[in-house]
Amino acid sequence: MALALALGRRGQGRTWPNPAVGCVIVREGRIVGRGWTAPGGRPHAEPQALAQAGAAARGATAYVSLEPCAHHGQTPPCSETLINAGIARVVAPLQDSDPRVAGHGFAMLRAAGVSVTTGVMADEAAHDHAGFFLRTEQGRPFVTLKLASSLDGRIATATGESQWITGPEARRAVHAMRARHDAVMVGGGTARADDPSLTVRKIGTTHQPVRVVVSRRLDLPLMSRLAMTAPDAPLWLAHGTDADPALHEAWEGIGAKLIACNLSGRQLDIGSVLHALGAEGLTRVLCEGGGALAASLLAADLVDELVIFSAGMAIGAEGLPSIGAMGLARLDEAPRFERVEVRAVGADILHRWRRA
Ligand code: AOF
Ligand code: ZN
Repeated sequence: MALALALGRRGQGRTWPNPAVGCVIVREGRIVGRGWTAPGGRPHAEPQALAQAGAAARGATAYVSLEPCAHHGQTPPCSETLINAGIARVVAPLQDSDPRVAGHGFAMLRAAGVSVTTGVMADEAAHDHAGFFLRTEQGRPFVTLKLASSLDGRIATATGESQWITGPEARRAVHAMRARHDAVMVGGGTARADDPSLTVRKIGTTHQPVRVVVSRRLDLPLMSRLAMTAPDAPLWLAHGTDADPALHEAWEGIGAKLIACNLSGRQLDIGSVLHALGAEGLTRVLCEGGGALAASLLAADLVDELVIFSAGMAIGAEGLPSIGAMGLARLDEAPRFERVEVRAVGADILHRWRRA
């Protein structure tokens, strides 16, 4: 199952709106087939592993990182394909959350006499598929918030100097994180200040996640790396219903996809933005700042995982904070996180936290 989960994770960032599933077929203690959900979400993991196994699938055990599907989509149900291949036993951690599948896959297998074991490595699977579960159950994607800052949580000096706080190893790790998410998201302020391209580079992959910029007024520079790279990687702009139609048209002309979202007071409602991204199919979003967007996600309790890179450098209180004002009055209103990892990355420290 650990191998099936690891194979499944290879698809993360490129199978949305489908889950990234892995499958390992074992016959008499030997692995005879491996598969994972293909880019774009199809073919599913199981038929690929079965194709490798061929006749060896007869009487074998299939370890699948999610309940095999039961519905007729563009492909036949994986449960049926497993049955037809003669699989004797299926081991899976969890039920699928898609109502077309939930429980029906296991029932179909059992009805055909296949032995089914569930619950194996369920916590790990729940985390790997958290984005898919959140989207199908709550309509929003999983949100990872990444911050790279000085020891005192600053991302720039008062004059706006921000390159480079963390080292090349940390920056490379960020590119690998981008590749495992469906989309990378920043606020309009960061897009204006840093002129980022938000593409995946330096790690030898051609796959590019969607780039999302959250900008109520669409007041973003048209002469920018984001605009110039529009042909290379999808660019989506989440904007307020009151944005200037001329700007809307200009960005559409560049090839961006425009997504209108509700306002909450004078700001874009961040919950509405995430639900709009979920409706477009995104299951895993990596937010890379800036401070205002980070603060609104945290204040709305919409950060599922925090990944912080801390550099051995102090900038001081005049510097730009990685997390902007959250409007908290009391400590017990502060969102809390549980530490899941601490690791040295080059000269910096990575710490990872999950919602408590
Ligand atoms: C599996 N194995 O590898 C994946 C599954 O649109 P379709 O027809 O491709 O079906 C998508 C649904 O299939 C998706 O919502 C989820 O329930 C399941 N994904 N199932 O057996 C896989 N990716
Ligand atoms: Zn399937």
